[in-house]
Amino acid sequence: MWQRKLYTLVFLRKENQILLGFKKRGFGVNKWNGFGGKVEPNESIVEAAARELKEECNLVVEICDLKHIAHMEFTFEGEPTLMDVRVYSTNKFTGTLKETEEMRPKWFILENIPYDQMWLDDRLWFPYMFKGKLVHGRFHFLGHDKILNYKIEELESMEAHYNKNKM
Ligand code: 6OG
Repeated sequence: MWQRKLYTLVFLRKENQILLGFKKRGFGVNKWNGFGGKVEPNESIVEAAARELKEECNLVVEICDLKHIAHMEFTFEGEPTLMDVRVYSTNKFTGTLKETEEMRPKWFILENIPYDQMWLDDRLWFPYMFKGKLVHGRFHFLGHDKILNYKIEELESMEAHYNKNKM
């Protein structure tokens, strides 16, 4: 059995742009990604999503504005952990964008997303996000630069997906 660990991932949007951060340290260092991290025991998942966004780029979102758009499960060959990543998005936010010790944020036009400097799964499921589809993805990696197998399914609703899987 996998040791499941909960993570958040937030993508802010404005017009035809998406906010990504260049990870300066830790897991996924030197890659562009959304903002997120581990869910702490004392908070809900969506609270963690808002907290991590603020910590990593100084922008503030209301929890009710975060739309849950994807459920990603990442495993790595030979490792016991399953990263259970809950993905959120919104175009409503306040505050001043700031670089932090963890992330260097930058807005990207959707046509110019730097997939070559991102996790390999992103180029496979981002197109669903941009079409407004809800998805569940599973990706099994060998190291950090090879996907051994994966599956992406479109969902009718996130809630029905979690109920069906008794999560
Ligand atoms: P910290 O270790 O910084 O949380 N994450 C991934 N994101 C994408 N797009 N692809 C992956 O493929 C990922 N694996 C992990 C979840 C790690 C952050 O990185 C995300 C968290 O937001 C393997 O606390």
